[in-house]
Amino acid sequence: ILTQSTAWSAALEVVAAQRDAIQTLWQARRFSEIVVTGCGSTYYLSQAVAPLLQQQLGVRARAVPASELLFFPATVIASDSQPLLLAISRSGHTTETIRATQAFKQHYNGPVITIGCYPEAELVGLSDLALIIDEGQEQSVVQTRSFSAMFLAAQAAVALAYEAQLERMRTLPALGEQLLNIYHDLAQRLGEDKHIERFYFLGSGLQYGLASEINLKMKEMSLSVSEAFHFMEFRHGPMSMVNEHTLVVGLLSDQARDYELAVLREMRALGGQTLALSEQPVPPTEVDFSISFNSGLPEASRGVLYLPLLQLLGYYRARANGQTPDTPHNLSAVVVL
Ligand code: F1P
Repeated sequence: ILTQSTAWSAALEVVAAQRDAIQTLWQARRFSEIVVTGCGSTYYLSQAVAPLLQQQLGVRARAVPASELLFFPATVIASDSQPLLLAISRSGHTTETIRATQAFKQHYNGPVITIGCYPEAELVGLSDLALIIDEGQEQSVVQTRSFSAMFLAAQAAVALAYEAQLERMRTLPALGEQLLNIYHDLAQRLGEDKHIERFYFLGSGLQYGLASEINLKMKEMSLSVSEAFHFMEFRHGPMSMVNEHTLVVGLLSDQARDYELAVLREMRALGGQTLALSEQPVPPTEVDFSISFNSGLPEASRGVLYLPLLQLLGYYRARANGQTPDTPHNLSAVVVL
């Protein structure tokens, strides 16, 4: 978690090195929709990338677990569609993702892009374009460094549709390190606070997939009661779970920031503790704790900054529980069918 900024620099290099191929793909537009797929963490990565693709490229994009694409393709892709598949897998060996990609090629014959961390993986051989970040490899079963590196590669590839932004993203590795220096203690303190028994991660728009991934970190590393919701959805039922043993973490957006802050105020009034992460500082009167990025980058390029400190939150909760966060209960690095 602490060294992931080196993987971020590598991810930006990988994308810059394939700039021409990526730009040609976007410009030629030989697809009418994009399907983004993966399993577990890389499914949540798909959920974070699909809205970004749709918003920035103006093409329909949807995230589905690889198993849904494999077993129920007609529920995912319309018969008259010309789809592009973005298949994401850290290992490149997960059976569902490989078989879904093989079936996609056979039935739809569309282009396939892969994002992963292992160049020799089977999935790479199935793709027309592969963004492989070796530096994202990690010993841990739980994806942290790999996740943020693959996510950043996806963001940078999308930014190539807007040439100038990729260069601006080169400030992100240093910014990530700075944030870890400033807020590491806060993440540790909250992670170790046994007064907190439930965690809720709220994010909307570009942030929902990230909230879901951070929720998975908390669950798989520390086996805590933890859930992710679209921000405003939290008020439609789930907030009944909020009490003085709850931490509500908000990954604030730009567009709906005022509404999202109002949700956090409401949860605080119900007794929960609140933590906000956002680009602009949040006044201390609004929430219990806040983390601000001050990156100067547009929302579509800075999402990776939400990740390291919230990964640390799960890490410290696991350690406080006496668990080993690298090798969670019942999990293995590659799941086979
Ligand atoms: C995805 C996966 C996740 C799981 C764990 C290990 O693998 O199996 O489902 O939560 O983090 O990785 P991959 O296809 O991205 O290699």
